[in-house]
Amino acid sequence: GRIVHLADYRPTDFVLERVDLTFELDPTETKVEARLIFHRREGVDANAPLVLDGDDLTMTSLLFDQIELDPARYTATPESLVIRDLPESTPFEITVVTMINPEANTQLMGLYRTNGIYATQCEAEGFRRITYFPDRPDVLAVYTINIIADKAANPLLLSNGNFLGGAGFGPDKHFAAWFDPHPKPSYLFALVAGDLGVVEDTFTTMSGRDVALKIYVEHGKEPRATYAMDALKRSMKWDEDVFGREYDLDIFMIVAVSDFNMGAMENKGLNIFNDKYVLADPETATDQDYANIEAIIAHEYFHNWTGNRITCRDWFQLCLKEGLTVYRDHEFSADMRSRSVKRIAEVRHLRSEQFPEDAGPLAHPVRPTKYREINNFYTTTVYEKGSEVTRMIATILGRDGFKKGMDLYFERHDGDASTVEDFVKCFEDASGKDLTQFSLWYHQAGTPQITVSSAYDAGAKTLTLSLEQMVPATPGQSTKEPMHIPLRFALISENGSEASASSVSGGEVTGDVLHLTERAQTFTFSGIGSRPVVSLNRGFSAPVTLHFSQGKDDLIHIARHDSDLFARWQAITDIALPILTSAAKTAQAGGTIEVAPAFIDALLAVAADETLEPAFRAQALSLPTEADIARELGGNNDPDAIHAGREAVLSAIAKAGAAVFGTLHAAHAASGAFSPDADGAGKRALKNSALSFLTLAENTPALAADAFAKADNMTDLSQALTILAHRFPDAPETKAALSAFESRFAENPLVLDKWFTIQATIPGADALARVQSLMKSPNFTPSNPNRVRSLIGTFAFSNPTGFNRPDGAGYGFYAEQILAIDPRNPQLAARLLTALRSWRLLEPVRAEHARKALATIEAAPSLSTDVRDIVERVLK
Ligand code: BAL
Ligand code: ZN
Repeated sequence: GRIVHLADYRPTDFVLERVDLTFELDPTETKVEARLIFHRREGVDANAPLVLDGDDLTMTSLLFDQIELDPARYTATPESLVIRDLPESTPFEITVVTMINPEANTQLMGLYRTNGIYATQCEAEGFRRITYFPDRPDVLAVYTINIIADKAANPLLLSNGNFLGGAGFGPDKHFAAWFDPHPKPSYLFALVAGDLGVVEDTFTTMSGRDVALKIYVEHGKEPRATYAMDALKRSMKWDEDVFGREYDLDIFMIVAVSDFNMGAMENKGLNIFNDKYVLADPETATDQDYANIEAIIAHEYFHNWTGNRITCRDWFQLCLKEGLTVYRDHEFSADMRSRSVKRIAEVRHLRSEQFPEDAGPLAHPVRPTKYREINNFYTTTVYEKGSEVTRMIATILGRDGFKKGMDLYFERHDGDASTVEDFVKCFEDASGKDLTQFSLWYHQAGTPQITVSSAYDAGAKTLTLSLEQMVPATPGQSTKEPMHIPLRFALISENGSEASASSVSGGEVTGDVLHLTERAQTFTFSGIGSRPVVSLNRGFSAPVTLHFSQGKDDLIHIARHDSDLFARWQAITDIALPILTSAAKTAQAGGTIEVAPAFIDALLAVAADETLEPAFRAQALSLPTEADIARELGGNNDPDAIHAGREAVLSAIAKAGAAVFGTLHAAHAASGAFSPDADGAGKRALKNSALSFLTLAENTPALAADAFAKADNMTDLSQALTILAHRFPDAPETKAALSAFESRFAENPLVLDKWFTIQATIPGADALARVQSLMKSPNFTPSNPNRVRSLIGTFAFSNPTGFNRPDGAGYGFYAEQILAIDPRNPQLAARLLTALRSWRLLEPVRAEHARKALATIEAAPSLSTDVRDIVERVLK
């Protein structure tokens, strides 16, 4: 594939007026007739041909204004249809027939089959695998869809918009017609046909319209869709209350399918979901599953306004809909759950996924300027950093200013295919603020590093805070401009209250936000009566890394007294990280690891503090991960040493805290009726954390085996199984539990995914053989992306010691798997390959093994554009 540049953007030569599609569905020979009406855009050269995109298409007929087109006037290849000698100004109609094979479509892009269901995925460029089309997001049209299919096998025929009607069609077939009155780009097209069960409800919108809500799932799974329905209704209400956004069709449908590359897709009026993010009940779903379902149902629903009503002009603007919609789903979850705990989880995720991306060979701006394969830009940078950028706009403008800007955006751009510049302009116009410097957040890649020092002058009663920002070089961007970084802060006095300055000089401070805008800047706060402790970047107001040489006492003060729970958690992390990195170094050098008792005491005090919510205490106890430690070490990394160091620290905490953990475990062990809400989830998280530490302290599988036997919900059951498998992989208790789990859930693929994941993440060099043997299990279905991710993906992404075996065997195996998956499903293969993006941070022996494995992939005779793009960038 060639490289696409933002700078080359220009509108299409022809304007698409309307689209009528007729599908005659057949598992292997589906006929698609597309009637497209175009006119030449004003000012476009009269000789310009019409160029339509295709991907792997076979055309069987082409009419021009209902008459067969002279072959001299067109060129059709699988990749494009070019038509010449077109009218200068009058509209004309093209009728194209293509034949496609849904059964053979293993890429899961375009129209495909999954468990006997026809389903589509068109974002980003899947529609061109259905018919020839101007397949780009700035081509908006009104669609009418006719679907004809065998009636017995496909009682359900669904597409976007409102149902027009249906009828019998010959002896065995029937048809249905759908009309979507909202102009939309092709990537939002969807079609589903098959035989599914349904959960139904209604929602009355703020203006009193009734909307039919339907969630379609496999027959028998209906009871597991009720939580998703509840989340949907709460999302619809929340978007009205918080953003003033009302739903705009008579019906909103969600279909859950088991083979899906992404989490879900926001097709207009007909969302298609990976069933992992729809199906839940206490017996089969963990608290994390419930939280994910709530967030993703909300995310796809929120796209109706941020993505569908206002879409993207081109794929470089992907963050316009994704970053914004992630921000909206984060805010929704924060309102539904504990805001601080939600924020902690978001930041943990950002640091473990986005920061490494931003620091490695795949780093790119939130708004990139070039791509070779757009599928590879559905990244954590576009999504999660994009969300953080939106959050910073809200921080800079304040709640009211942000709302005014959003209102203006909805009013000004409804029906548009917009750009990031359009979006930012709305906030500038609504607030009068100049966001030129701020916009660098969209354009400069890399996580800003901020070095901070503070000094208190008792005589002058001043506190000076000196900050210096540095944005690291990233691929294609060697030098960076200083950014506008909004840092929430508090000056916490000795008694825990917040001091306020009589005046500030050196830069702009608005309320509790300090605006760092220069490369180096010193703020002086006057009228500070006693030395305060500085709590900086509260709530993680900016996605940066702080290097603040704060003393341990100051950090403990924040951990104890900050009124911002996020800051308290951050302080605990800031104390823990150097302990963990030094433990890793000690382990690497073969020394004895000792852990400062003050740290353990502080941590145990938080764990035992009944005034704090259990979910927060569980977060505090969940120390930085091995990946976090690796990132902090920043090079020459030995995953075995990192693991050994962290284990030693965990052991020390477990031994010192056995009494505390015993109490916590006992207090929360008696579970009442299960409720998936945040409160119940928090209690379970704390209980299971206590169980994990207790098991470590006692070094016997008994407690976890008992918890496994008694568990009455999937969170407790899978946690107990994880503890057994990870701590005692060879114990008879573990073997019995794994086998009981497997047979109990043999009919439930989503739960079997957990069974694979738990085993794929057992630490140590044996992991590879375990994964290879699990691949031979009859339950390992390589055509199912969830299954592949649950075994092969988690092995690479979440088993640092197993994957990074010093002999390189993990990488070699992985390269083979990538090459095997690529011909079938390039998008999945490319995504899995990103697990190797940080290979240069490994110690030299492993790094060389990893490089060789990557080189093997690069040298393979035929690679998809998806994998080629990633492997070349990762090796560069
Ligand atoms: N648009 C792709 C799936 C999502 O972000 O909602
Ligand atoms: Zn999205």
